[in-house]
Amino acid sequence: MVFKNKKLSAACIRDFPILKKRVHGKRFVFLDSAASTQKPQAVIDAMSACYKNYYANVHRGIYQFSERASEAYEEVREKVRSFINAGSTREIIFTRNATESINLVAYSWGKANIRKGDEILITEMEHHANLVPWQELAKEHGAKVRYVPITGRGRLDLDAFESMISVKTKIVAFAHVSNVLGTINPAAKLVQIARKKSPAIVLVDGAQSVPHLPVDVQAIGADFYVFSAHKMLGPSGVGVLHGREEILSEMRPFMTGGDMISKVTFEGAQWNDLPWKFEAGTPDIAGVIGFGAALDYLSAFGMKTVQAYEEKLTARALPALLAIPGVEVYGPKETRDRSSAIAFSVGDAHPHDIASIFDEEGIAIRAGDHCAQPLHEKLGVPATARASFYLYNTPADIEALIRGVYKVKKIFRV
Ligand code: C6P
Repeated sequence: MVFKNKKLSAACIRDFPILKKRVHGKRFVFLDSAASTQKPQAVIDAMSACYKNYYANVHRGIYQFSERASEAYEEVREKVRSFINAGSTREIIFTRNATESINLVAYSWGKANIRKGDEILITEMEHHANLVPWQELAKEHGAKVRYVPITGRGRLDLDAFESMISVKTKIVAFAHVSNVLGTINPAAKLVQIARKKSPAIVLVDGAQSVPHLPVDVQAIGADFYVFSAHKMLGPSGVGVLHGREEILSEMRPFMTGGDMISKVTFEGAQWNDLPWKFEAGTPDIAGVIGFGAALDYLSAFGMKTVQAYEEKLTARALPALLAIPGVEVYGPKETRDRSSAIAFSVGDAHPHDIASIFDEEGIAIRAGDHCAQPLHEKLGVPATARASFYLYNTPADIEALIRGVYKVKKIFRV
């Protein structure tokens, strides 16, 4: 039984200082990791050690600390490459977050390649980060955004996906895992279909997948794959764009300035090599180094173990929620191909009231549209409550979730 995994349960107790806090006099139960995760001591220590012992700007100084900071920063690029099995560190670009990574592709590749009449195919389950940049690009260039529907069971309609792709499709972009429904989409299969039927580039939004399951970008075969460090134990302010080298080489920089050039004259500039061509200005140096510690932490368990552990938690929470009269769960009702983000409602109780009642019990959940308003429109509700788990959650946290729901039911007489 994975709950007996000593390493994992010890980690829960030992490694995350914030989880020892009390809220309103109660044990702090954190069930909002899909929004952003808590940080282990190792990440806090790595960032603090950087600032205390060797902080300096990277790629610039010819002195010891700058060289050491540059080395530490570039070592993390290799850790990211290995974590997602990319072919080369030239394909790993550090950005601020997944949102910026998607905007980079929309601005750089999109503006150069999208023409009137082209189609951009995304899905109804997208986060605004993988929706608004494409709407803006389409508006500016006279292209059209089309949305692959979801089924009544909260899965992507694969037949519709296939039938909506044509030679007109120039960009296909989809979430590997939905932040609301928890649905895990068959990324490699979708890429294959897109390749067979269109000349489109394919971007996968991995914000909710890389933190929770093993991801092999070469096996998936997309052109771009994006994610954020803060959703996988790392600090906020660091994101990743993985891109295929052939495409990145052809693309113009998204932002220009220091560090992304090889030569500048009064007449113009030449671009730096990959990946630095896309990293203008001073990056979040200590943040990237902290992210490296987060990758080490996750790698020590292995992503298969992390995924299996979360599946156990979901397998407890999902049927327990579904069994409560008056509770509606959005997204797949079975744990197969499903992540641990569970959006739900309790009768007519407003999700903000649900979250406030949970907060009184020391439990943090998210309430609102989770930056997916069109998806909520499709679901027929303006907002939902959402619980999401990570490797530091325990069966006791699931029990707290269920107790919280019963308290809401009692107050609202559901
Ligand atoms: N979802 C949530 O509570 P950033 O903010 O750039 O790190 O991540 C954006 C993003 C992109 N795609 C998906 C599928 C996401 O879930 C998110 C972030 C958080 O669901 C914050 S809105």
